[in-house]
Amino acid sequence: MAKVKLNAMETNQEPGGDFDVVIVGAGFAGLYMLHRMRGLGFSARVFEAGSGVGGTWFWNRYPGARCDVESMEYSYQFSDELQQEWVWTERYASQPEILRYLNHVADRFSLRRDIQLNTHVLAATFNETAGRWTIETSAGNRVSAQFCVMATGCLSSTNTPNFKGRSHFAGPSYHTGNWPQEGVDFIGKRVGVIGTGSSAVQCIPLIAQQASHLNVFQRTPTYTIPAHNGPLDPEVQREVKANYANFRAYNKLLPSGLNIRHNEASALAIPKEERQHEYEERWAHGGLPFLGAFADLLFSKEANDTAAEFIHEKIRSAVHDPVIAEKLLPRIVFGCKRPCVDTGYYQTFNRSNVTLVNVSSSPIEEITENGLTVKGKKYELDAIVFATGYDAMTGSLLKIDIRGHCGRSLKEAWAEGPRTYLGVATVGFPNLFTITGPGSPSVLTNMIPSIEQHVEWIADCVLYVRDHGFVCIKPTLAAQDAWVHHVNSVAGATLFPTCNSWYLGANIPGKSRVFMPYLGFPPYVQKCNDVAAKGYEGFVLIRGNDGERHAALSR
Ligand code: N01
Repeated sequence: MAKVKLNAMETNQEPGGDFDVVIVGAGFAGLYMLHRMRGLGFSARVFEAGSGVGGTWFWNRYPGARCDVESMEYSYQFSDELQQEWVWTERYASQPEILRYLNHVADRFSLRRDIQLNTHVLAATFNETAGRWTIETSAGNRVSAQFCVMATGCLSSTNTPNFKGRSHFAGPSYHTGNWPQEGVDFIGKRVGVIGTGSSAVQCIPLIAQQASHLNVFQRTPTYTIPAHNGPLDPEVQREVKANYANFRAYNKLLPSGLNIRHNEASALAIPKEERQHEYEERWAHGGLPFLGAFADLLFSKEANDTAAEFIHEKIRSAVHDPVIAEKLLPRIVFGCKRPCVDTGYYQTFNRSNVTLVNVSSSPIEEITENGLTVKGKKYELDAIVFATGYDAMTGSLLKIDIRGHCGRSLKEAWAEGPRTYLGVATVGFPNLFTITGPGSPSVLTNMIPSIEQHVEWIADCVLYVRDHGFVCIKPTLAAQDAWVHHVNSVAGATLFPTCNSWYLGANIPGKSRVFMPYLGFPPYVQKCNDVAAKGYEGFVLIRGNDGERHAALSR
C-alpha cells in the first residue's frame, strides 16, 4: 500500500502519542468502542481509512444500497435517548439514511475529536518488553497503546477477481464496496455487472433503469426474497419506541438476534398445503424472516428442497421468458449463502435492455479495451460494475501487518484459516481484540447488537485488567483449540458448508476453507458472560515487572 503522508495540520491530529487503546475503524463497531472506552476513562485514538465515519455504510454507496435488517432493529441500543430521538423513515433503511445516523452518533457523542480520518493502519506490532502495541499508519503516525482493538468490519476488504486483461478496459469500472461519493450516471451506457450476490441484486434493478443495455454476468444464481420495503408506519415506530427495552431484550433471546418468528416445526412434518401456506405468508411478509419458516431448513436437504422448490416457482412466475427463468433458478442449498433481499430483481430480467449471461460453465475469459469476452463472444461495455464481494471476516485484518509474540504475524498464525478464542482474541497476540471476529456469531446475527455485545465485553475486560493490576491478557492455546473445534463441529452438523460461500472463504482463490462465523447465538453471549464471571476463564492474565512479564508472555 502506498504511504500517503499527511501532516498533523491536515489530519488535525498529532503524529505520535501514547494511548490506552487504539481502535482501527470508525464504523458501527469503532464508534461505539471509542465511546465506551472514553466513558470508562481510557484514552483512545481511532484510525479510519475513509474520509468520513460509517465503515461499510460509508463505502457502499451503490444504487439501491440498503440494509436487509429492519430499521427499528438495525441501530444502537446503548443509549435510550439516541434510540428514542432518531426517526427512521423506511422499513429497511437506505445507505444514505444509515450514514446520516452514524454521523449523528459521531456528533451527538462528540466522537470526532479522537478519530483520525484518511488513515490506513499499516502495521501493529506488540513489544513484549514494554507490553504495548506500536501502531503505524499511512499518514505517518507511530503511536503506542496498551490495547489494540480491531473494528475493521467483516465485509470491508473488497474482492475484485484478477480477470485477464482487467487493466486494459478503457471505460470506468466500479466495485460496489468502494463506490464513488459523487455517484455514477449510467444513462445511455452499456453496463456490465459481474456477480449476483446481495450487492448486485440491489443495484441491478436500478442500473437497468438507466443503462441503454445491461449485461448481468451470473456465475451462481442466487435466492432472493422480496423486501416489500416502504415508508415506516409512524404508529409501528411509536409502539416499538414505547417498549424499546423489552423489544431489544426479547430479540436477544432469538436465534440470530433478529425479530423473526421461528417455526419450531419440520418442513416435512406437515401436509404440503400447510407448508405452502407458511412459505406464502413469509414471502408476502418479505425479507430474512423467510429463513425461519421451518426448523430444519438448514439441517435437512429434503426439508431445504421444499423451500428451494417454492422459490423456483416464484422465479418462474416472475420471469416471462422460461429459458431465462430456468437460468435464474438457484441450485444450491437455500440459506447456505446469505439470502438476498430485493426490490424487483427477478422482474428486471423481463426488460428488453437486460441480458443474463451465464458465466458458470464458461467463465469470463478476458476483459478487453471495450468490454469482455465469454466463450469467445464479445460483450461491448462502457462501464463495468464488480459486484464480486469481499475477502470476508479476515481480509481487512490480514491486510494489516499485525505481529504479536516473537514477531509472529497474524497471517502466519491464520495460515490454515482463522483461529480465535470466542472470536475476540487470538493466541500469541496479547491485548489485541477483534470485534465480531471469526469464531463469533457476527454475520449470522443482527450485526449491531452483536457489535455492542463485543464492545461491552472487551471494555469490561480491559477494565478488569486495569483494576486488578494486570498489564496483559491473552488466550490459552487449550481454550482456543477447544473453541475452534466447537465452532467447526456446530457448523459441520448443518448444511452451511455445502456451498462455496464467503462464510467458508470459498469465494477467494487460495483462502483456507473454514466456516468462519459461529452458529451459536444466543448461547454464545452466555458463554462470554461466564468466561468473564470466572475471572476470564481460558485467558492468562499477566502482571509484574518487565522481566516477569516477558517470561510470562513467552510461555
Ligand atoms: O458479495 P457476494 P456481495 N466470476 O460474495 C460473483 C452483505 N450485504 O457484495 O456466487 C464471476 O455475496 C459471485 O459468484 P459465486 C451480505 O451479508 C448485505 O453481493 O461466487 N462471478 C457472486 O455472485 C452479503 O452476503 C446487503 O459463484 C464472480 C458475487 O460475485 C455480503 O455483504 C447488501 C467471480 C459476489 O457476491 C456480500 O454481498 C450487500 C468471478 N470470478 C451486501 N467472483 C444488505 O444488507 C465472484 N463472483 C442488503
